[in-house]
Amino acid sequence: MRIANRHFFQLAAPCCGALVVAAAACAPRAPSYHPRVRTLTVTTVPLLVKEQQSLYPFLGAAFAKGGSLEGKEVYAFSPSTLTVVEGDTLQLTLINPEDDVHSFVLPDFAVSLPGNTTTHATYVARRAGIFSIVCAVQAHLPMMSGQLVVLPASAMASADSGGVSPSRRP
Ligand SMILES: [Cu+2]
Repeated sequence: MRIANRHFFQLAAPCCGALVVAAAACAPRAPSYHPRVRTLTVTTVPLLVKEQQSLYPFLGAAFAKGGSLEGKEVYAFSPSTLTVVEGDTLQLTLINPEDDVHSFVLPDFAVSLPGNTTTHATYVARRAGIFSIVCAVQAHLPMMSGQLVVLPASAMASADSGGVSPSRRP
């Protein structure tokens, strides 16, 4: 009996190893996300600025010494939240339609936006997370801000695999 068992294991062990290798080769591979180029346009928009004082009389008190907006003006990025996926390349068109200077600043990226200009810039979202976008002009902080939401590629893999990209169409 012992001899029979020993022979069984001697015969079975190489086969099990082969089975493990075969199973690994046949297992479905986890779908992977293919980074994309995302074209995004962001415009700087005045919300409560000095030029509007005749339109909004309350701004006179707000901008005055001791007022709630003393030394400040309220602008926004439109849209203020950008959502991409880890590894994506952002092709940004940044439009500043009025005469004040702005900037578009991420933790590792900064672009100056002179008045009445359209600026093109490219940014690669290398890691997942939620990152602040700000205009670095002190008079526009902290109001002129936004967020870059970079989703982890692993979270998008299955969603991406179900889509049909133009290049995959027959
Ligand atoms: Cu600004």
